[in-house]
Amino acid sequence: MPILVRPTTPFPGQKPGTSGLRKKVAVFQQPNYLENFVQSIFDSLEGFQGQTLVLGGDGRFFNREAIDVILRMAAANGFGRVLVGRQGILSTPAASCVIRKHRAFGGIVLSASHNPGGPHEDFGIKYNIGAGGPAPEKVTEAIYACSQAVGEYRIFDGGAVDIDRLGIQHLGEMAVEVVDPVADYVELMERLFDFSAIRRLFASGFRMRYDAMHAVTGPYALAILEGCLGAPAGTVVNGTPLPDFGGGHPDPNLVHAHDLVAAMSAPDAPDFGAASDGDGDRNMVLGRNFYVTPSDSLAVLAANARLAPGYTGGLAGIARSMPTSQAADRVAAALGIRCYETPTGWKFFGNLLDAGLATFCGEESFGTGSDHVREKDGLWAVLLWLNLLAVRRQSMETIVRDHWAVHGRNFYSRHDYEGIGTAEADGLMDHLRGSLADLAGRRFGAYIVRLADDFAYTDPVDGSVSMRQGIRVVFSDGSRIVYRLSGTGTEGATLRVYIERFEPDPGKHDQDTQAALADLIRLADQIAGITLRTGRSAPTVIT
Ligand code: VG1
Ligand code: CO
Repeated sequence: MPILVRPTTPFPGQKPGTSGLRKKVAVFQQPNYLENFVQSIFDSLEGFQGQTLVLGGDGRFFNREAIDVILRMAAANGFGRVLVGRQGILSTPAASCVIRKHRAFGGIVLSASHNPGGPHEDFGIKYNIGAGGPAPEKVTEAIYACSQAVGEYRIFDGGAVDIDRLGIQHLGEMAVEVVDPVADYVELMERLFDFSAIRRLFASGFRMRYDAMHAVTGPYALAILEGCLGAPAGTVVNGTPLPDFGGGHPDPNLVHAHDLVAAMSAPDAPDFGAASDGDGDRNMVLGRNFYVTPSDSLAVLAANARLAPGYTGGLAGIARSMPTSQAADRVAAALGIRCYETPTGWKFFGNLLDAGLATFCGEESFGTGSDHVREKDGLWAVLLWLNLLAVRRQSMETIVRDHWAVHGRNFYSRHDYEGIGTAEADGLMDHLRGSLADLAGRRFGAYIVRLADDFAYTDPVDGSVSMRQGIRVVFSDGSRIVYRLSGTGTEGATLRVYIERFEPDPGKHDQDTQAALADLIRLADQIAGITLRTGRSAPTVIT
C-alpha cells in the first residue's frame, strides 16, 4: 500500500503534562508537529501490529484534521483496525469505555479538556493504554523521549475515510470502523444505575438543567437524560458540540458555568443542575440554590454508593488526589475501607483500580469516577446523583447537610492565579521548597505546622515513585494549605492554592466557605508570599 516515510526533525517540548500534550492550535498546525508526536506515541509502543486503536475527540477546532492524520498514520504503522467515533466524537470516558469493551490495544483522545477551543485557543492529544486509562508516567516519558529523537514518520497516502458514515471502511489493509460514540457508553450506564427509579423521578415532576457547555457531552446527555430517562425536552441546554464551545470556557465551575449557577439560584430554579467540561470527564452538580464542592460530592457519593445497582456490594476503597479535601477519608473510615492519596491527575488511579484496591476515585477539580472505566466521568457522577435523589427522595441540600451532620464538614476552596510569569511561579515554588525545613513546628496564630513537605507518591501496586507533586503545609488540627503549579495550561503558569479546614460542629456548618477559611487564606499568602512575588492581590478563579 502507498506508505510514505517522511523525514522530520524533533520539536522541543513535546512533553505530556497532567493530561496529555496541550498547546495552542497554531503550534499543532505547524508542519510535522502533530505527525511527530503521533509517531512518537507509536514508536514508544510495542506489539500493536494488527491490533485495534480507539480514536476520537471532544470536537474542538482541529479535531477533524487531526483524526485524518492519525488514521492514516495508524494504517502506515501497522494497526489492524481503528474504532473512530462518528464525526470524530468520543468523550474521554466513552473512549475509555470503548477501549475496554472492544479490548483495544489503546486509544488516542483529542482534547484539551477544559481549555477553550478555536483557531487561537488550545488543542490537545493524549494516549490511553489498553486498560482504558491515561498513559502512566513511564509511558508518557517514553513518548517524550521518542519525540526528542524522531527522524521520520510513516503515513498512508492512498485515500481517506468518511468519518460521518457509520460502518467499516478501509485505509489500505487497515479497517476503520466508524462507531456510534454514544451507544457503548449508554449501555454501560444502564447497567450501573437504576434507570427505572430515575425515570419515575422525572415522571413525578422533578426538574433538572444539564449544561453541556457546547462541548462533547451534549449527545450523551440528550440520549440518556431526555432519551432513556424521559427528562423533558430542554433539560439539556447547549447540547450541540461546537468547535469553539460557543466562545465559552468549557470548565464546569462557579465561574465558567455562570449561566447554570444563575439558573440554579433563580426563584423558579430546577431541583438539580449539572455541567460537564470539554471532553466530558468532569462534572459540577448543584442543588436548588446550593453548591456542593467536588470533594464533598465524592464523599457523599461514596457514602451512598450502595443505593445504585452497580455498587450494591459496597466499595473496595476510595482514592483521592492529594489536594482533594479529606471528606472522603472520613467516609472511608466510617465504612472501614482504605482511602488512598495520589498525586494530581487521573493516571495515578489506574493501578489502584486495576488491582481492585479502589472503587471510587475523585479529584477536587470536578473529577469523579469509578472502576467502570479508567477515566473520570462527568455523566456517571450526574447519574449516580440522580440515582441517589431518586431513591432518597430528598433535596440535594438535605442530603449534603445530613452528610455533614454525620461526618463533619471539610470547608474547602481552591484559589487559582492564572497567567502569572513562569519565572515568578517557579521562584515562588522554589522559595517554598527552600523554607520547608523552617516551617515544621512553626506557630502562626492558632495554627501550628505539623508537617511541611513536597508530596512524593509511591504507587502501592508497581512501586513507581513520583516526586515533587505539590507542597503541603499541614497544621496540627488537620487543616491544610497545598500549593502546586498547573500542568495543563498553555500560557505562562497557573498557581493553584488549595485550602482546607475541618469543622465538626454542625452549628458552624452554615458559614460561608471563604469566611470559614479566611485565616488560612491569609496564611497561604503569608507563607508563600503570593502577593509579593506575583503582584496579584486576588486569585483569578475561586472554586
Ligand atoms: C487539572 C486538574 C487535575 C485534572 C487535570 C486534567 O490539572 O487540577 O485534577 O486531573 O486538570 O483534567 P492541573 O495540572 O492543571 O492542575 V481534564 O478534565 O483537563 O482532562
Ligand atoms: Co476534562
